[in-house]
Amino acid sequence: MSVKASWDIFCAVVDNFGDIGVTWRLARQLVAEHDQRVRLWVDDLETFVRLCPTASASAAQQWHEQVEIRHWTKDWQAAEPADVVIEAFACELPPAYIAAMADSGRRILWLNLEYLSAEDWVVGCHALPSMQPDGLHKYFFFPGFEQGTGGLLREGDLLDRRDAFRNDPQHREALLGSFGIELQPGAQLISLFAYENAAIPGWLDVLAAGPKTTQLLIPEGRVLGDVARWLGVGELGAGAQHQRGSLHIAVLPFMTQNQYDQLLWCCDFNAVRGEESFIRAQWAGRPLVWHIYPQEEDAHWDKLDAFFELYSGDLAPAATDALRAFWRAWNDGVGSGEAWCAMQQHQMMLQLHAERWTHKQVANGDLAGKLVFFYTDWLGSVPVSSAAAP
Ligand code: TRH
Repeated sequence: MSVKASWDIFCAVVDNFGDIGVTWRLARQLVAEHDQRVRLWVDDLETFVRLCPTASASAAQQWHEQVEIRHWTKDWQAAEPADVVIEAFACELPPAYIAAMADSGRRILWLNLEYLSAEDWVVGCHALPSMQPDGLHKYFFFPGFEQGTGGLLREGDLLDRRDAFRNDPQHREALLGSFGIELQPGAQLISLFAYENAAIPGWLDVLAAGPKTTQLLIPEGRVLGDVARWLGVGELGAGAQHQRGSLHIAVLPFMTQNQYDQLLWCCDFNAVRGEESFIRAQWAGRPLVWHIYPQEEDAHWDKLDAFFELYSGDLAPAATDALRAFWRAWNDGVGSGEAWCAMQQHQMMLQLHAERWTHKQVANGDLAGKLVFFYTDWLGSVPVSSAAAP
């Protein structure tokens, strides 16, 4: 049984939407499914507003979906620390807040929620303590794809909602219709969310020349420049629609996380990026390609390979090779058109595999549930004498 606790989640927005995307989703789930009290400290409210359009970009304090949102500014104002404190992605907590945790005399669990990786060292590092000089209890918490990790964020009713959405074609029509998009008969639907990507022109060439009608749905973002250059138009914004051969391109506005989930559910194939959209596409249970966030010294290739090994573990060798070739082409920009065409021969198998993978991940539990369990377990196991003394 879980206890009702207060949580402070700290989020420093480094770049893009991944940091706030993960913490906002986690905060909502802790409240809605685990009855926890959550404050989310965000240093960049403008980015938050993109995900939560009803929010204010200037309020010091506001509530959305029963999560208290606090603007985390440089001039830190004293705040009573929560029972569980999460620093997301190794962001640095205000020193005065750490001092207040140590001085509180309460049992406070401090967690560093790490970036997602499928590398094999993750299982060994998940839930390890990090010694603190002031008697505080801090642990590393790693999301992941295997049993011994913290799992992935997934709402309890997500797959039921997904299936209900898919079982009634009117939902798909309504969603796309709300963006002014009409479904082309017999078309395959593909969503595209990526960084600037040299693989785009070669891929669009084969889609335009292909035997099948394709509808490519692109939420506004960094990849639009590549698409605009390929189309030979100056700029692309939400509402733009173009056709080249068999390819229909539509630009959508940046939407809420729930709408974006629905977009992924609509599509036969999803191109995703970063960390959060990558996970959401896995819950969609459809074949995908991952544009991984590029890191210094090409460290991202190890992460990409590690995930691919895990993902393709029980996939037939020919389909594995074809999928690997496309993922590599997508991330190094070379040969995307040929690799896409070769992969089409394995479409059915990749579809079945994507569904199997979703079920396998569901069996691993979910990140919010594992965090709550970790806290409850820790509360029961930490001797009072070793908790931070007043
Ligand atoms: O925005 P990202 O590129 O974020 C990245 C990664 O998280 C990366 O690991 C991190 O190091 C870097 O930021 C700093 O991609 P990601 O992770 O997929 O986050 C996008 C979020 O935006 C996700 O929560 C889904 C959401 N989203 C919407 O809500 N609406 C939309 O229209 C789209 C396209 C995405």
